[in-house]
Amino acid sequence: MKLYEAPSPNARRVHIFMAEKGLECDRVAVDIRAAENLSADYLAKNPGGRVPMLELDDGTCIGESVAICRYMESIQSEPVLFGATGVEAAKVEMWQRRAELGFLLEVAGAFRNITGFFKDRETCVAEWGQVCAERAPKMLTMFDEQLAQTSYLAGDNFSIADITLAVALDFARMVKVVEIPELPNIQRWYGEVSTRSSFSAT
Ligand SMILES: N[C@@H](CCC(=O)N[C@@H](CS)C(=O)NCC(=O)O)C(=O)O
Repeated sequence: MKLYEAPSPNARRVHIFMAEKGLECDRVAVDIRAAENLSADYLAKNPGGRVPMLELDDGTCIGESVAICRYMESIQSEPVLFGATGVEAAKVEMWQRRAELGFLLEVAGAFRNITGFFKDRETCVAEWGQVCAERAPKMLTMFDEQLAQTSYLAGDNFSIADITLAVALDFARMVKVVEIPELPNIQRWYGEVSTRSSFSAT
């Protein structure tokens, strides 16, 4: 299998997930600055037009980071990162979606609209970026309150939800368009998850 990727938070989510599982695959670099992800060849494989994308040996193409991670979980079940029971899986899904939709996408919206990074392919509205930048940190209070009660975002076990939130925080700190408040429980949790060996996977 081949992972089409670029240096980006979403590819990093897959790298960390695969490292947790001890999985490796071939890599294909996609130059997203040069819009290779919007070429006819790439879009034929992945009409979503984004990275990462996983191409299986039989030609099946899987876009969307979390869908790729679900496939990885199906070929290597341990360690379980999507929840071991029905209730755990539901909690992982809930927190993963909150981390992704409520925080990662807001940070990405702030970054894309404020900096105009992809202005060659989309309309950037700085005011909208500012709205995203103001909304993103508000979500962190909810995560901090959850982490006051649980070791990891979805409960007692490390999961894809932790990967999404930690990667989004790193991305937010790197691009500097969102102010990240220091919250004690997030700080404790981040110190633990970010020192896992999987987090140095590239
Ligand atoms: N929901 C998608 C988002 C993927 C995404 O937004 N990828 C960005 C890099 S992090 C990208 O391909 N950007 C290129 C572009 O927008 O043209 C996922 O989870 O994989």
